[in-house]
Amino acid sequence: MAFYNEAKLRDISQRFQIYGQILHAEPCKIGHINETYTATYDQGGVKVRYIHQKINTNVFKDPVAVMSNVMRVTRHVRAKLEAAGAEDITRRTLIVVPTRDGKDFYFNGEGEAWRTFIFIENARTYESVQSPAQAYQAGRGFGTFQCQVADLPGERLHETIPNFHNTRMRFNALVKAIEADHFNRAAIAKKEINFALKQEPMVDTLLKALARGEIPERITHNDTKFNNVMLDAQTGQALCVVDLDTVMPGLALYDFGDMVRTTTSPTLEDEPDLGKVRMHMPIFKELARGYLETATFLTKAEKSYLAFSGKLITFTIGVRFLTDFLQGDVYFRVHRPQHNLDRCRTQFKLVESIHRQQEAMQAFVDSL
Ligand code: GN1
Ligand code: MG
Repeated sequence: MAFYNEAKLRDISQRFQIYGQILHAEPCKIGHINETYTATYDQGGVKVRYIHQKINTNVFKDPVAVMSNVMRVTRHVRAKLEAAGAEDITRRTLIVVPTRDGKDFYFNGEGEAWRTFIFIENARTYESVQSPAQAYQAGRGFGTFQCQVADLPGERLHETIPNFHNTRMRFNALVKAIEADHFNRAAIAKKEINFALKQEPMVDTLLKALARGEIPERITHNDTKFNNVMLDAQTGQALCVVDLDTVMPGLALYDFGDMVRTTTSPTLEDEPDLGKVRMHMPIFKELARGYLETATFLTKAEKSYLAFSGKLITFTIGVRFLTDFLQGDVYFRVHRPQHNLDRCRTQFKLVESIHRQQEAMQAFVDSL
C-alpha cells in the first residue's frame, strides 16, 4: 500500500460534491492496482461514507476513457433498475459522485486521477469463497451485470487496456521476459516456466473461435474476481459488482473463466500451501448454475467453452503473475518477496486441477 497521506486525502475530499465534513479515512486493502480509501463524513449529524480512489495511471493510461466507460455503464444500469422499479438502487450499482465542477473525476496538479463513489453499506466482499452458495451468488452477480450491459446503446466502449485477456499476447510477453531474465529470476521459477511453455497449444483456442465468428464479442467486466462482487451482509445475496475499469469489449467466457479461477478453490490467490489448492466440483456447480440462470443470452457455442474458459483464464493470469515476477514486480502490488511467484504457483496448480476435471465440469454445464 502506498504511503497514506491524510492531508492529501482531505484535499481530495474537498473536490467532490459531498455535502458534509470529512471525519476520517482508511486505506482499503483490496485490489492489486488502484489505491482505494473509505472516508467517513458528517452530513447533518449523520455519518455517511464514500469511496475515494486514485486510478493507477501506469496501468490505465487513459483515465478519461476509463471514466467515460464507467459513466456510460453505471448510468445505463441505474436507468434499467429505475425503469424496473427496483428497490435499493444505490446498493445495486456503483454511483459516481461528480467533482465540484461537474466532472467525473478530479485530476490534481500532480497528474493523479481521483474519483469518488457512494459507499455501499451493509454489504461485504470476501477474498476467498466460504461456501458453494456464495459462488452461486457470484455467478448471479456477474451474469446479471453482463445481461444489464448487453444492450448498452452507442459506440463501442473504449478498450481501457488493449488485448487484456489476449492469451497469445500474454504468452509471448512471458517468453520475452524469460529470454531477457533481467532480474536473474528464471532459475527460481524453472518449474513454473516449463509448465507454462507446455501449455502453448491452448493459448489460441478462444481467439480462433472469435476470429471464426463462432463466439461473439460482448461487453464484459473482465475482472470478475470473487472480491469484486458485493454480497448483502444480511442475506448474502449478490448486490452489485465493482471495479469497472476493465468493462470493455470482450468475451463472456473471459468473465466466466475468471469466476472459476477465483471461486472454485476456496483458498486465497496467494495460498502458500499448494496442497490446499484445487477445483471443487460442488462450488463449480453452484457457480455455473448462478451464472447460467442470469446470463440468459449465451449461445450454445459459448456454453460449450465454459469449463475450458476456467482453465484458460486461470492459466492466463498465472502467466501474468510469472511475467511480472520475472520483470521485477512492476505491475501487481506485492507484499512479500516472491509474492508474484506464489500467486503464479497457485494459478498453475488450479490449472492442473481444472484440467483433470474439465470433462465432468462441462458435462454438468451441458446438463443445465
Ligand atoms: C488485478 O486490481 P485487481 O486486484 O482488481 C488485475 C486483474 C487480475 C487480478 C489478479 C487491471 O485486479 O486483471 O486478474 O489483479 N487488474 C488489472 O488478482 O490488471
Ligand atoms: Mg481490478
